[in-house]
Amino acid sequence: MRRLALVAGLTVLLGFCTDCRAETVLVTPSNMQGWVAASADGKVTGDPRNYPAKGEFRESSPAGNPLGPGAYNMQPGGGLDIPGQVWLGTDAYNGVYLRDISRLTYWHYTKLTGNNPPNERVSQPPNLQLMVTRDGINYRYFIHMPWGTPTWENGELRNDGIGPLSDYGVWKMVDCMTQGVWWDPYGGDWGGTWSELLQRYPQARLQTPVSVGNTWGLAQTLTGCSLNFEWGGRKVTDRVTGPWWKEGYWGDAFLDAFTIGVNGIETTYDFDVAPKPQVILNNRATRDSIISNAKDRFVFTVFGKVDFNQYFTADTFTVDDGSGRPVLVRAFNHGVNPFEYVKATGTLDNTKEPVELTTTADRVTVLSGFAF
Ligand SMILES: [Ca+2]
Repeated sequence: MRRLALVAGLTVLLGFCTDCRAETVLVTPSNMQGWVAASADGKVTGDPRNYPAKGEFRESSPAGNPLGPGAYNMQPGGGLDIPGQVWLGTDAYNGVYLRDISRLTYWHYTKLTGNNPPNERVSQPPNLQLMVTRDGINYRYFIHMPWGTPTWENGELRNDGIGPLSDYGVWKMVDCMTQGVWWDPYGGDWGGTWSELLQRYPQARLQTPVSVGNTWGLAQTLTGCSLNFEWGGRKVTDRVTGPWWKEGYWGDAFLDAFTIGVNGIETTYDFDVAPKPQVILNNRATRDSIISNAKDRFVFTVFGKVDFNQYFTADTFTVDDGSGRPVLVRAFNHGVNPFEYVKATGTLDNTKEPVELTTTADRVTVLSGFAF
């Protein structure tokens, strides 16, 4: 393991420290940390009923959430010619140039069903949208579409695809800077990758919209913020996205673990109803039946030596505290080496074998007091 030890040594030498360049902020209904939730009910012209759109913080979410168990749930509901919408946004990055953004990732769990008929799957997960300006006068609005196969006709974007089946019913990370396309609906229906967006708009910076609302074509967002997650069509159809109402119609999705990096300083937002108490477990105890009841209300810390086995990848490893009942830790880009002693805090899924703990790299700590 000489090479791995050398890598660890270099990491110390160069001063990399995930903890000091990254922060996780808990966002709850009683402490929104600047986030704004908004929704607009759907309607059907000629029908007096409202089709309620619901956005709410939930105590728990399906297993596999890196910042579970709580998350933000989005259900745009129905309303055919005026689709419902659910929004969650922040203005904390107002003024930040897009070129200074170094990371834009989030996790979602989008259920398979939704849409119309109900067994037709929704075509996009909750997506990230940015209100920007170059000069404070003219605005652009960029909508990220993680799914579908984009094509271009005369420089105009076409993307009316739907997500791959494997992306539904499971927590998936979206990297908005490397995946999917950004749609620029007010720039001639142009679309492109993040790097193409930067080339086209090198001076673009996030900017608080002119007003609060959801009128298509105006510099408006329903939260009044420049950075938003939104689900549900803002218009019924569009020649770029096709029948836009299908994106979130009767959809049900969870959103969590949004990370934004600005010049390498990363902040991750953890959505929940309240802080969760933390319970330290030895590996054997992760298999106790009481965990089945407790796993939605606590976060758990496991510890031990990182195994060098078939589970060791960039995003997973097993940790063994000597009990012989290793726990599989899932943490995207965890950065730890085999044989290091670590502790990891996250959510536990005791229906898997080995038991799985899902978390983020920030919450995996090398215990430096231990030698290997
Ligand atoms: Ca959460």
